[in-house]
Amino acid sequence: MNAVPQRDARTLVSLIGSLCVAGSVLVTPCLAAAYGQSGGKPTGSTVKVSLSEWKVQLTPAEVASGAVTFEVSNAGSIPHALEVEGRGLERRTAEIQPGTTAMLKVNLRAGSYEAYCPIGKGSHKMLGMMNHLIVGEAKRAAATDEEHENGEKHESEHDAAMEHGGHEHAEEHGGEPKMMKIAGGGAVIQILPGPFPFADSAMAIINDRPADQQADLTHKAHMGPYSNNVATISGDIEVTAIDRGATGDSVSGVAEFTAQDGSRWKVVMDRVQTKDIPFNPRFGGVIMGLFYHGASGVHTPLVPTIQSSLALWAFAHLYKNDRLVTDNAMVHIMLLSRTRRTSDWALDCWDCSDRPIEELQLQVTPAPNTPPFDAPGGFLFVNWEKSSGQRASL
Ligand SMILES: [Cu+2]
Repeated sequence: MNAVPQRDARTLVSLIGSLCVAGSVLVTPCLAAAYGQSGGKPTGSTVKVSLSEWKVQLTPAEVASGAVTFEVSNAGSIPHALEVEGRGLERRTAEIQPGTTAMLKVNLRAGSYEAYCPIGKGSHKMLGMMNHLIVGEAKRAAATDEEHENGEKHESEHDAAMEHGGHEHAEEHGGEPKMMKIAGGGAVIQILPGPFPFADSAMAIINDRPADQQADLTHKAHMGPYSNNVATISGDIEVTAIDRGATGDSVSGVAEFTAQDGSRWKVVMDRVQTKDIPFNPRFGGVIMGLFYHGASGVHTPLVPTIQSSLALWAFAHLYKNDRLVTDNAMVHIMLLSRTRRTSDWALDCWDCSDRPIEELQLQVTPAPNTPPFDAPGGFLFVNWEKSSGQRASL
């Protein structure tokens, strides 16, 4: 643009300007027009957007209607993007690499818009990467919306649900509390130490992680607990989980199984874990309807990419042969899309997110700075391969 003589540039700008339809995304040519028409300065409002794990910060969060330029920076450690959605409009940036920026220019009518990260089939959004942008006279516009555009709104919500594989909306996570009861069924297998079969795929994700995590993940890629080294055992599990949003979740349940070496283990879950650590989000301990692991960038990549109907992080009293081992064993449970084949229970897919949700995984690990369990690899990892979950009312 700078190299183009001034008169030619103006001609070009007005030509492009006539191609920019109101309400459409102003991609590069339209952006040039907007800049050109106001003598080199951007018209409308500017919102600075900072994306990170797992939030979207908007500065400011309220602007006037008209042209809005989003200056988006990825301040996180993994790729993100920004999508702006509301009042029939849905526009997004391309994927933004950590430490880089992108720009999105849209024309917004008065109303309330969602500004969220669309990466990971809705998982980043559910994990908290969602905020609201208020444009112009938001309250009056919102009321008008409901009166006149009810049909249109319903349709777009339906489309969004289909597009994201029918997962729960993030808004719902902070709304009504939800309860789910899950029960283990089918073959029971214990997963023993061994290498993760999709280590090469996982390594691409591991290499994007901070250095302190890389060593731990690389070790686990070789030693498990995410291996094809499995033993058929016997046992039962029943858990009730309540998701109230960011805080106040609860878990109660018991798992009992006889391990491959004949020892009898009992896991009594009575408290959720609530402390978030990077890439291992817990959201108060219980989350329903999440696409994560594997290539999603969320949680460990040493589990294939999956869809879960329930994921929880809890503390448990752990007993071995009726003797208390610890009151603070760390438990992670998922009712998830099948990851293993039914012949030899080997891991069957790097992206298992489209498989039926019927595998229940129980992982029990020692709390930090406590000794490993007296079990192969120092951990307990048991799957019930044909399990079920039922949503219940509180
Ligand atoms: Cu994201």
